[in-house]
Amino acid sequence: MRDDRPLLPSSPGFWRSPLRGPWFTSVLGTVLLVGITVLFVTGLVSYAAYNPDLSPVNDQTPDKGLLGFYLFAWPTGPVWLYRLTQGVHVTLGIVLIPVLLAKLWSVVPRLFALPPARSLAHALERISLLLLVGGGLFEFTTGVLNVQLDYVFPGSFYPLHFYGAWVFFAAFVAHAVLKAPTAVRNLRRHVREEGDLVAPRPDAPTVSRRGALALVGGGSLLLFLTTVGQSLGGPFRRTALLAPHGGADPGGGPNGFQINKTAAYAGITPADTHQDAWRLVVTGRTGTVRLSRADLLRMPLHSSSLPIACVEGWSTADQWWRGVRLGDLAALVGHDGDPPDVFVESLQRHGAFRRAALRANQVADPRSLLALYVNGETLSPDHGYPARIIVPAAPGVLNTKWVARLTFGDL
Ligand SMILES: Nc1nc2c(c(=O)[nH]1)N[C@H]1C(S)=C(S)[C@@H](COP(=O)(O)O)O[C@H]1N2
Ligand SMILES: [Mo]
Repeated sequence: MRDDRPLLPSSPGFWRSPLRGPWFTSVLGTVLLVGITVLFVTGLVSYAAYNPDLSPVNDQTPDKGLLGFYLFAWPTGPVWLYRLTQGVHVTLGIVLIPVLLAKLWSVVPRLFALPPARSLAHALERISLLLLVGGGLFEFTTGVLNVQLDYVFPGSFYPLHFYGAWVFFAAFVAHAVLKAPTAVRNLRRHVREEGDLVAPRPDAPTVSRRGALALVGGGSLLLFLTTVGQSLGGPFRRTALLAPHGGADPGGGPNGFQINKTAAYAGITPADTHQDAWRLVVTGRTGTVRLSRADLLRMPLHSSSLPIACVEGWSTADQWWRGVRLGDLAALVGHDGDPPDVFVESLQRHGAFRRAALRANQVADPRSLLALYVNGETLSPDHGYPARIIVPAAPGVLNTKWVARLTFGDL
C-alpha cells in the first residue's frame, strides 16, 4: 500500500495521533491554569521573603523597578511559612513538567500551521504564543537546573528566573483570557471533537484520551512521590530520590541534618574559629563590643524549635536551637526594647550568601537566635560553628553561618 503521509508538518494530514483534540488540550490547559498561577504567586512570595527592599545585599534582582511593587515586610510566623511556600513552588514546578510537555505536544500542529499570519491579530496571537511557550520552557528549565545542578546558566539565576516569570505570566494571562471561553465549552458539553487539533486522517488509537491523561497524571504522581520528601524532611528525605544529590553527607547525630555549603567550601578553617581567634563584633548605638564564645555562653541562653528552608525547595524538620537572642545582643549595644534592623556578616570571605540583612521584626522576635548549639550539641563546623543566625519563617539564605559581625541600626 502506498504511504500517502504528507511530508511537511504544515499539512494537517501529517499529524496522525487520534488523541489530539479540544477536550484533551482543554483538560491539560485547565490544570496548568491553576498550577502556573500558584507557581507565579509562590515565586513572587519567595522573592519577598528575602526582604530585598531592606538592603542591597538581600536583593538578587536590584533592577526590578516597578516589578517590586508588591514587596512587603516578611513576617516571622508561622515558623513553617517559607517551608510551605517554597516547598510548594519547587514541588509543584517539578510535578507540572509532564503536564506542560503533554500540553505542548497536544498543540504542536499549530506551531507549523501555514500561513504564518492570516491577519495582524493572528500575527500578534502567534507572537504571544512564542513568548508563552518560550517563557514556559525557560522558567521550568532554569528552575530545575537551579535546584538540581546549583545552576549552569550564564548570569545569575535570580534575575533570569524573575524577569522570565513576568514575561511568561503576562503571555499566560493573555492566553488564558483568550482561550478560557473555548476551554469551558470543550470541558462542559460533550461536544464533537472537531477543529484544527483533530487529525483529519488519524491512526488507529493505541490508548484512549482518558488513558493518555492517566499516563500524564501517573508521571506527575511519580515525580511528586520522589520529590516531596525533601520538603517534608525527617524520615521522608529518603524517599526524595529526585532531590539533588552530591551535597555534603551530614552524617548522623544531633548535627545530622542537611548541609548547604560546608565549612571547607566556604573557606572556614579551624584556625578562624578557634576560641583564641574568634570574636563576635557587635556594633550599635552605644558603640562596639567584642565577645568570645565563652562570653556569649555567659549571657541568657534561649531555645527555639525552627526549621531551615532553602530556596532550592528542601527543608529540614524543626531543629532545636539554643543560643543568645538577637534582641539581647541589640540591647547590649544600646537598643533596648525596640531593636532596629541588623546587618550580619560571616567569617566567609567570598560567596553570595556571606552577608545578609534582617529586618527589625525579625530581630525583635524572641525566637530569633544567634545559635551556639543545635539539638543539644555544639554546632558542627558545617552548620556554622562558632555561631549562626536562625530566624523563624525566613528563607535559608538569611540564616548566616560562621557569624563574625553584627551591626545594629536602621538600614
Ligand atoms: N556564611 C554563609 N551562611 C550561609 C550560607 C552560605 O553560603 N554562607 N548559605 C545559606 C543557605 S542558602 C542555607 S539554605 C542555609 C543552610 O544551612 P545548613 O547548611 O546549616 O543547613 O545556610 C545559609 N547560611
Ligand atoms: Mo539556601
